Amino acid sequence: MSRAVVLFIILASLTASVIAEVHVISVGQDNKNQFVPNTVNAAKGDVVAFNFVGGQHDVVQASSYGNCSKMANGFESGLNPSSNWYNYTVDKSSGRIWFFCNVFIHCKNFNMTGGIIITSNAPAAHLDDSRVLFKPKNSRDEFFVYADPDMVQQWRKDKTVPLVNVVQCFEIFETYNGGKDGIIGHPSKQKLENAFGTSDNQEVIQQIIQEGVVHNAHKGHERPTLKDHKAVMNESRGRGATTN
Ligand SMILES: [Cu+2]
Repeated sequence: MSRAVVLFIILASLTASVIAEVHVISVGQDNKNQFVPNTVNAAKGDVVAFNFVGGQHDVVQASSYGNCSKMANGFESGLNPSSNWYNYTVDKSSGRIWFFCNVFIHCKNFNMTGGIIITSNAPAAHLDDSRVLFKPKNSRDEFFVYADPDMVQQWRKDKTVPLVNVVQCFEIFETYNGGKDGIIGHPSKQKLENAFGTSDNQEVIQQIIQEGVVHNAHKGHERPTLKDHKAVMNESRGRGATTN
């Protein structure tokens, strides 16, 4: 092989390894019947790596969320793969993939289920601009997630509603300059730590959905009732939410 060809192959493989991401989900963490995290964002070509860390489990593609039934021709890891890993490569460019543990009653009784939200590599295009906004007290920062307003209300009443059905993507956004200039970006880990006490995406998203103000792109801001507002204040332990 000529040097140019070798170089090309190396570059091509490097490029591929840069683009594809690996998302690790631990199966049976803390000896519980659970996937941690139970939802990930992944793009086509990314690998979702299931790491079997404890107990007796498998991972099987589900036909839809929460019904604990196999999808025809879906993926299946087998019981505790001997390497302790099962890798699933995302082969679609949109939609969602559901999975569950098919061992004993882990799915039915322990809700041992999860999902992959397939995102594009390009900056997320949000067809619906509905958001949940969260403004920490005494701060100019404002954070938000894109979410389905109706699902937000459902999730607040029933935390078993999967987050993947609530948010459009597992991304946290920040508006700069109080949102006046319309510039948005992703907050740094440090900023999240300061505002939420954690930089764990899933925990931050839950706080935003729980305590934030829903902006429905179709109906405008919600007007929280006094009761809702009190609940927000209690749960946020003193942090206020904007109510405009
Ligand atoms: Cu299991």
